Amino acid sequence: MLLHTRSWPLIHISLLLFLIRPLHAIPSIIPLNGTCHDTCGTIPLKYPFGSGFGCGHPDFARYIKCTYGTLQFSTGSGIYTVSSIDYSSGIIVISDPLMSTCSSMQNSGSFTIDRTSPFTIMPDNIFVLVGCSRTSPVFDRNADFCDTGSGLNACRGLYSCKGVIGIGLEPNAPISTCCVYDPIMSVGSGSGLGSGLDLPKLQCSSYSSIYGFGGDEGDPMKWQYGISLQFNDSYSYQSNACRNCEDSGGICGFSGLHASFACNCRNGVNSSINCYGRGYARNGTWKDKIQTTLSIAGFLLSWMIAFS
Ligand SMILES: *[C@@H]1O[C@H](CO)[C@@H](O)[C@H](O)[C@H]1NC(C)=O
Ligand SMILES: *[C@@H]1O[C@H](CO)[C@@H](O)[C@H](O)[C@H]1NC(C)=O
Ligand SMILES: *[C@@H]1O[C@H](CO)[C@@H](O)[C@H](O)[C@H]1NC(C)=O
Ligand SMILES: CC(=O)N[C@H]1CO[C@H](CO)[C@@H](O)[C@@H]1O
Repeated sequence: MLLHTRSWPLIHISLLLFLIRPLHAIPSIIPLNGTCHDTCGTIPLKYPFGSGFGCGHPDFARYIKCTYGTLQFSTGSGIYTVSSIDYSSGIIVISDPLMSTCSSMQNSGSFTIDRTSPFTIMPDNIFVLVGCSRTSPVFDRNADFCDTGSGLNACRGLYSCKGVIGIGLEPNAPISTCCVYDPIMSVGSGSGLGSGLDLPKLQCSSYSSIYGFGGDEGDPMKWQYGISLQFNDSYSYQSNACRNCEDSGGICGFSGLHASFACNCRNGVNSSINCYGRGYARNGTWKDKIQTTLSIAGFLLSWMIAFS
């Protein structure tokens, strides 16, 4: 070897880059578990929803994921549980584990939705801010941020719950620290985060969202707590490619760096067209071969670096 010793660090760096690049690219090309599922727990999954990376539509896969039988919805403000999906009306209901309900009140985190996501907050949710500071911007006298009409019944209802002890109030305390609030129109939205509630900015301890009264507006124990979101239904119109994939028993997904269409067949093998003639023939062995080849290549490269 006639290489000057001072050029060795450069060679190390290029070898390292060579090593890191392909390894880093693997997860985006081959999902860890090649199989897409058509249910998550008890929730049926239909396009554009998918059970994980590489399944469903890529714009939905950024937000929706099935983890140990629980369908999760992630935004910049946290991870929420999807409790139902209504495909015909294009509505999902999510629940925030830190949100207050009649039976349990606690300090909540903020709730925001990215402006670019295919999900928007339904206008018929009733957002109730509880345990707000008297100096909160929602009580600005010159702006009517809080519903002071029939909406106040939601405040009265929640403040009658035993759960208010959880945020340091007595049951049936005065509702002057409560505000029924529109997260789409008011302060705390438009903060660059997208729409939602920025609780520190609003100076409130907790919030509750009611998406239905369960047939009894007078009994806050029966109210339906959760946030209903509309999803952009233009994603539901499948391309011919997706329909062809589903007809062959596959699940529509995506693969590759450009998230191009992929049809995921029952045994984890994917195809760019459909599962006819593939679904049961090649059961995943090619993937194992690729992984073995990559591990060997990785091993050889680390060996070269170690001994160079
Ligand atoms: C991977 O797929 C198998 C079935 O093929 C399933 O039982 C398992 O839960 C999946 N794991 C993950 C992390 O999705
Ligand atoms: C729905 O998504 C499509 C792209 O898939 C986009 O062009 C359209 O603007 C979206 N509609 C809404 C209301 O966000
Ligand atoms: C793969 O397919 C063969 C039949 O073609 C079958 O006997 C075998 O059990 C399958 N293996 C797996 C892991 O599904
Ligand atoms: C996720 C995955 O396995 N993607 C592969 C699907 O199949 C095409 C070829 O049909 C491959 O290029 C992808 O890498």
